[in-house]
Amino acid sequence: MLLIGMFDSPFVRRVAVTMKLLDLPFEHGNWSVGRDFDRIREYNPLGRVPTLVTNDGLKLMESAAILDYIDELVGPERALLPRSGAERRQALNLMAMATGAAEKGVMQLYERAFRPESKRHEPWVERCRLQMSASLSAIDRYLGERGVSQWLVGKRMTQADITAACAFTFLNDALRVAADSVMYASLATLAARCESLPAFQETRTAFLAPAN
Ligand SMILES: N[C@@H](CCC(=O)N[C@@H](CS)C(=O)NCC(=O)O)C(=O)O
Repeated sequence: MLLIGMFDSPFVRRVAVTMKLLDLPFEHGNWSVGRDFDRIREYNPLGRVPTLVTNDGLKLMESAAILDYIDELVGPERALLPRSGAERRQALNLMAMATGAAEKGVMQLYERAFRPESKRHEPWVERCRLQMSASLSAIDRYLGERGVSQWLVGKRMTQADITAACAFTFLNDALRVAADSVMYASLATLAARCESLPAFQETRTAFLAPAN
């Protein structure tokens, strides 16, 4: 399989981490959404990453749809999203907050990368910042109440943990969201636990500010 997109994207990275955890080999198209835009568009009309080309030649886009495919591929026993019920709903909710926070972080970065200084709109950036930090706080509070040594859902690591850790590491690298060490302490503990695992270490990369 070919996974397109750089690992400094939390959306690409959560797919890469998942494939490594599940022992699914893949080739890495380490292409930039700025410099390699045209090349990426040959695989995805949106020019977005991650895009996964499966062994059957299927081109899959959107990290959630790719993860859905991967879970189906490995079967219900190994799938990383809880199958049904309250745990599945909780995991999906936490993942929506984590990916939402990451998207709001990406928007702040793109405001700088793709817009000339005279066209930037600070109230919009401030709104993104508020949405991002409110989502991170909600995940952090939830884990703090649950117990910081726990996984987010159930008794084993799930896609909720992978997604939350990838989003948090990205936002920290790109925007220093936890510069104040008391902020997001529970989430930081979870991310550190995840980041110590080989699948995370093998996909850890320096954040590169997006450029045209
Ligand atoms: N909802 C998408 C978000 C993906 C996303 O925002 N990817 C960024 C890189 S972090 C991208 O491709 N940006 C280029 C663009 O949107 O023009 C997913 O989960 O796959």
